[in-house]
Amino acid sequence: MTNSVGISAQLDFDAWVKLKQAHLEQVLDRVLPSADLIPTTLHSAMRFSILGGGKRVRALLCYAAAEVYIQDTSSTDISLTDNAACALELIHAYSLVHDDMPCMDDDDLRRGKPSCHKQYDDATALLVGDSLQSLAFSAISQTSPSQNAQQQLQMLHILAKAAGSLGMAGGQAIDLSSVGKPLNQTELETMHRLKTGALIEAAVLIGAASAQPEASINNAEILALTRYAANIGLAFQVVDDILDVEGDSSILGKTAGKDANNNKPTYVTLLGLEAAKTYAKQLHDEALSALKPFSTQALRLQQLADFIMHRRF
Ligand code: GRG
Repeated sequence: MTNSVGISAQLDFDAWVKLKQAHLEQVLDRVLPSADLIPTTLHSAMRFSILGGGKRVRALLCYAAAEVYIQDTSSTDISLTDNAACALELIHAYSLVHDDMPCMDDDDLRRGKPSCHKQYDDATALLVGDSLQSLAFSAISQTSPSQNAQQQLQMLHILAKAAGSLGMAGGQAIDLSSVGKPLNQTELETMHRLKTGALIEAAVLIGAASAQPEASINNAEILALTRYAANIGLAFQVVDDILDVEGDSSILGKTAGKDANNNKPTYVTLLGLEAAKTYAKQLHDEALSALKPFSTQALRLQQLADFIMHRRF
């Protein structure tokens, strides 16, 4: 285990992101079953779907929120935060694998590679999603002498709520049933707060929970982190809609223009391109304003808000 949170306080943002992404890759590699283990096709498809790709935004948010409470981890065990970051990316990868299937968004390209059902087959993709989801909860609940069962239980609850029918899966259900329907801004927002926002919000709250038992984080801080996460989660989606129009498939690593071609309601179709950009900026400003109570402890969360706002992929 590296003491990466302690070292990271001295790094510029790009170096911090690279350090965390590389560290997470090692954690994921260790948590995932080896491709030699039976059933080998399922295990190699799981590894294909999660290793070596993605921005790891949810894991980065988790590490950044933990850093609000752990300033120097050179002497601190951050394995709870590692497990949480890993679990978030496992859930996210499962959602992408299922989302790409013909019964959902039907996409052939993901993270610059064939999507899982294209590389393998539909049944394997279904089982990959199922297995990545189970592995996420296993990662958080695994025991070790230094871990705190109360914190782990709290983290499991946050993740389970965010992934299920009152969170991400529910948002996906609303999305699937809204193709071709004229949604107003409130309806569109409800869908995205669940589909994309719930896991992003969970990333921030789990990160904080992994660093401190709930009882020692005051209510005002939880509310501030929730406000930050809700705004950044929605900004992430508005930017995603803008990139769907302005982005390049080769940089995005997925099919640009997909939403418009599928007649899906987006912030750009609803508000127009310029108003969607103004809205993303408002959400970004609101997210930064929510961090005021934390001053410099929330530097990485501030930088991640900027990263989400200005990303090109
Ligand atoms: C199948 C239960 C179930 C849910 C699927 C999140 C989701 C729900 C579907 C993804 C559809 C989509 C493209 C949504 C737009 C926002 C989004 C989540 C983009 C992908 O996330 P990134 O940009 O991807 O963080 P990387 O590859 O960087 O991890």
